Amino acid sequence: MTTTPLPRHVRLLVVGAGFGGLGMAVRLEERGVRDFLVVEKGHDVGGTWRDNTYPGAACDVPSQLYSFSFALNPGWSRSFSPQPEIQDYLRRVARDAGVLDRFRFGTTVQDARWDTATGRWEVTTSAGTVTADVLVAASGGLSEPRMPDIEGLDDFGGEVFHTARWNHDYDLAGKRVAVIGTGASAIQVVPEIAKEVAHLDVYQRTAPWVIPRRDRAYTGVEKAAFRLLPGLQRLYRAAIYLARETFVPAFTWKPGLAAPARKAALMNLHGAVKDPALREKLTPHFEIGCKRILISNDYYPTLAQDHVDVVTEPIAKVSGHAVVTADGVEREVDAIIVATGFYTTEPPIADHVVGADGRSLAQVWERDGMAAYKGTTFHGFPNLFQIVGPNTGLGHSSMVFVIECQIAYILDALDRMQREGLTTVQPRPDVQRHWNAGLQRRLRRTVWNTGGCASWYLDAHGRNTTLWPRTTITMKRQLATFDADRYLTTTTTPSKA
Ligand code: N01
Repeated sequence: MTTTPLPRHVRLLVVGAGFGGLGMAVRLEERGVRDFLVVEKGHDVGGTWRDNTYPGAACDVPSQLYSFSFALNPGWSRSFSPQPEIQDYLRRVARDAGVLDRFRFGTTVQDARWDTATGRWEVTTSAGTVTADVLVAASGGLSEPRMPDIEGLDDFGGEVFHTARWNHDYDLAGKRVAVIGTGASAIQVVPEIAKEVAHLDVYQRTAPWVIPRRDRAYTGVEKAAFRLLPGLQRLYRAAIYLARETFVPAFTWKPGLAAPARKAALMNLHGAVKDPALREKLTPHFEIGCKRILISNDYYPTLAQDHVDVVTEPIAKVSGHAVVTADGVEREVDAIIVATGFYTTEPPIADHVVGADGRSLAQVWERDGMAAYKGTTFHGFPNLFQIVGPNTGLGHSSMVFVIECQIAYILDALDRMQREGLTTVQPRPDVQRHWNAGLQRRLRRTVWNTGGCASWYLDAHGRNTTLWPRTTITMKRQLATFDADRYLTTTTTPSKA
C-alpha cells in the first residue's frame, strides 16, 4: 500500500484489484513481466469482496471453486466461505506472489482514451496521468451499487446505506429497520440483522426462488488432508466443478427442465413458513432459474418471525422517517438498508473508456447494448482487454474460473504481440458481430430470457448481455489461444488488416 507516484508510461495498465486484476498481476509476475501497474480506487485488494462487508456476506458458490487454480486454499473453514475468509485469501495471494508493490491504491481512473497518434492509452487518474500500450479493465461486473430511484429517499430522516457500502458505525441493535430488495445480498443480510433489530420490514418487489444451502464446516481431518495432499483437494475441486457443469445448466437453463430445483425450493418454503398468507407472498411467479437461484436455510424462517414483516405493496415514496407504500400505509423506521443490486448492463466505466473514433464504450453500446468479442476485446478499442466483460457471467459456477480463462487469453495475446511485433490488436467488426449474433441466438432459448422475470441479466432492450450461455469448458476452449487471425492488427510499420 504505497503512495509512489505513477510512472509516465507502462507497457500494461490494469484497472481494479479484485479477483480479475489480482489474478492478472500474479500471472504477469510469474512470467517475469515487470512493466505493469495495477490502479485501484480502494485501499486494499479484494474488489467486491473488500466492499461487501454486510453481516452474513458469504459466497453462494462452493469454496473449493472459489480460489485461483494456481493458489488453492486448503484453509477454507466451510463448504461455502464467509466474506472475511475470501478477503483474507485474496490478501494472502497478493502477499505471497510479491505483487503488492505493483499496486497503486486510492487511485481512481477518471478517463482512458486511445490516442491514435501515439498508439497508446492515455489514462487520467486521481493520482495523475499514465500512458499504457495495453489496458486491462478489471473493475468488476458487480462493483457499482445501484441506488433505487425512490422519491424522498435522499431526504430520509434516518440512516440509509447500500449493502455494498455497509455503515459499520451505525448500531442496528433495537432499531426499526427497512430492507429494500430480496436478491442474493438481501437474503444473506436479513437473517443476520433480524437477530438484533427491534422490527424489520422487508420490501419485496419480486419473490425469489430460494433452495436450501448445503453448507457445513470442514472437519479437522478434511482440512489436514487438503493441506497435506494438494492432489486430493484438486480432485475434490474437479468433482464439484464437473457436477455443477453437468447438472446445473441442464436443470436451470432450459425452460421446463427445472422441476427438481422448483420442488426443492417449494419444500424449503413450505417447511419454514406455516402461515398460508405469508407463504403465498413468498411464492415466486416466474420460472425458476430466470433470476439467480438463491440459497439459504435461514431466510424463510427469519421472515416467519413475529418482528419481521414482508411488505409486497410497492413503495411509493419515503417521507420523513417513514417508507410509504402505494396503498398509503406509512411504516416508520430508523434505518433503510438498500439491497437493490448493481449497475450491470450499463457499467459506469463504459462512460470513461474512449476508443479510436472518439466514442466511449457507452456510446458505442447505446443502440444495441453491451457487446465484446469473447467477452474480452472490442472493435474500435485497440489493445483494450476486459476481464468479466459482456456475456461472461455465470448462473451456475465460479467466476474465478471465467477470470482465469480470460487471463490466459490476454497473456497469449501479449505473447503473440511480442513475438510477431504487433503494436495494436482489435477484433474485426464482422467477427465481433458474428460472435454476438451467435450468443444472442443461444440466449433466446434460455430460461433467463423466456422465464417471465426481469433481472439484472437483461438490459433495457431485453437483451441478455451479461451471461455466458454455454458450459465453462467451452469458454475455456474458446479462450485458450489468442486467435490473431480474427483481429485487425498493426505492426511497428503500420498497418495490416
Ligand atoms: O442484487 P439483485 P443483489 N424498489 O439485483 C430489488 C451477486 N451476489 O445485490 O427482483 C424495490 O439481485 C429487486 O427487485 P426485483 C449475485 O450474482 C453474490 O442482491 O427486480 N425493490 C431485487 O429483489 C447476485 O445475483 C453473492 O423486482 C427494488 C433486489 O432489489 C448479484 O450479486 C451475494 C428496487 C436486487 O437484487 C446481485 O445481487 C450477493 C426498487 N426500486 C450478491 N430496485 C454471493 O454469495 C431493485 N429492487 C457470491
